[in-house]
Amino acid sequence: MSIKLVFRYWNARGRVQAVRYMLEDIAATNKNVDYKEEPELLEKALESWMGRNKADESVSGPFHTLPVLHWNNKHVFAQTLPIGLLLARKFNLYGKLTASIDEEDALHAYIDGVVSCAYTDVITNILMCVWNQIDFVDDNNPANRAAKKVPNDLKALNSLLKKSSTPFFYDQAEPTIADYFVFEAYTMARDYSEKMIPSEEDRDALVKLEQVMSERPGIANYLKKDLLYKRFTGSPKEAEYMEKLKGNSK
Ligand SMILES: N[C@@H](CCC(=O)N[C@@H](CS)C(=O)NCC(=O)O)C(=O)O
Repeated sequence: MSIKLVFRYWNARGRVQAVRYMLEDIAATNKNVDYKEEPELLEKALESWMGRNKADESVSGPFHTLPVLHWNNKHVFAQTLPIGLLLARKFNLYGKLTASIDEEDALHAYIDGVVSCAYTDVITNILMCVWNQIDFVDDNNPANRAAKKVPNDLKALNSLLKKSSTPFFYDQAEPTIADYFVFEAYTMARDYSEKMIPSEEDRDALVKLEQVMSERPGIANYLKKDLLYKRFTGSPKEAEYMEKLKGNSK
């Protein structure tokens, strides 16, 4: 049975890039999936989103926010994590039982833990840091505390990944949703600022994960076509802030 998927989010990396990577790979490896993205343009937010789409639940779903995933013109699923988890359940991105994790609920809970850490503790914190324009200098700025938390969480993810006998979490031969989220959490932190990532000896497994994930069919094609948005957030001050950060690090 064919499945038609339309994903809607801002034309920025934002909170959803891991889900975008999952969708790209799903479309590349499942012939019955017809997937496209319909971005909501930040440049036209006032007229398109605020003026029309936000109020229309057939577009913006029950919460009137983005992202949403339109499924077969029948369902409008909302919220980043539930969309990712639904895709993982439907398209076998929850891994296989192993000698050490031999119960499905346990495997899901382990994988969900990694996803939650990557999304809630790393990705969401990075977005807050960009919106708050933290300077990485002033220790009295409360937002700088979030900036210190991100490398620690990435270090914990690195040491967990190192325990795996494969490049993916929990001895999996193929990537699970956890690997997509950590791939994005690590590369997003790195692309934002060197100060957001752990030191070299504490990121070796993440570097390896990046290499392997970048070669996934859908992701390789996406990156080759240069589709990754440079912009992290919808903040109108982001470009100026990123320039200033570059100056601070010289
Ligand atoms: N908890 C939701 C948050 C969704 C959310 O806040 N989306 C923002 C963009 S990142 C949005 O839609 N803002 C526009 C609006 O609220 O009108 C998730 O994880 O997806």
